[in-house]
Amino acid sequence: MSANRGRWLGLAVVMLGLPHAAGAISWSDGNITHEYQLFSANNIAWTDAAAWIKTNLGEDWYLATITSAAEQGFFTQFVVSGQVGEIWIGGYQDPPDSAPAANWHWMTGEPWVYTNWWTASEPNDNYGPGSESYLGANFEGCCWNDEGSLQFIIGFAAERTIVPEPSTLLLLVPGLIGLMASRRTLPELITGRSVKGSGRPYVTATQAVIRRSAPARASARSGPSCPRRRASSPRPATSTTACSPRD
Ligand SMILES: [Ca+2]
Ligand SMILES: [Ca+2]
Repeated sequence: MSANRGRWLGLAVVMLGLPHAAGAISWSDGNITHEYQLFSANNIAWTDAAAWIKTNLGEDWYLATITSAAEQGFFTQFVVSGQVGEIWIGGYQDPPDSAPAANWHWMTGEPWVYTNWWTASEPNDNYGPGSESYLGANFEGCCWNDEGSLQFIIGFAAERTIVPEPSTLLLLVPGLIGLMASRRTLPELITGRSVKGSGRPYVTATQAVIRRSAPARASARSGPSCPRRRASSPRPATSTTACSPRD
């Protein structure tokens, strides 16, 4: 693709509003700061979302990985709160035709040690063996679903981690070595904790700009209403029609 064609294609994507940035928020796990950005992009494919992140945000960003209950809690409460529909995160199956619960991986290579499947039926390869090999979050407003359809996808979540450099590296700086040695103390390790201290999750001011206008994907569903969606969650009027777990 030529540079000009690439620029025009990029402009067209922006004009179409896909993907739409939602603003970054940060969470500290006590040692590492995690930054998240939520993007609105209806019906985008998992692979396209993953590629878009690398191209437009940089190599240090990736589809979000949720590797602990604490991270899931922050993600649910602050990253996707109020969104109605599924949001791609960075899990995938390799090989893709594995049994529904087998061979899941994070695109970062982080260990697959925590899961948050919607316990009623997921993962299930709903459309047949090997049909759902990518990970959708915010399913039924809470949980994970192995997904293969783009019908209810409303966007994706990007993440990067910022690992603090141990301040002991300062010891390598000529001139400080003698100073540190003379005081017989080491500089305090930079922990990367929240600016509000204690390593507790915090939200930056940019959280306020998270889109709250997710389309009423749930309106396309049929069957009984979703029991887990909070009554206080904003939703378009059309989303008051019933929805049901379906994949
Ligand atoms: Ca993560
Ligand atoms: Ca499924």
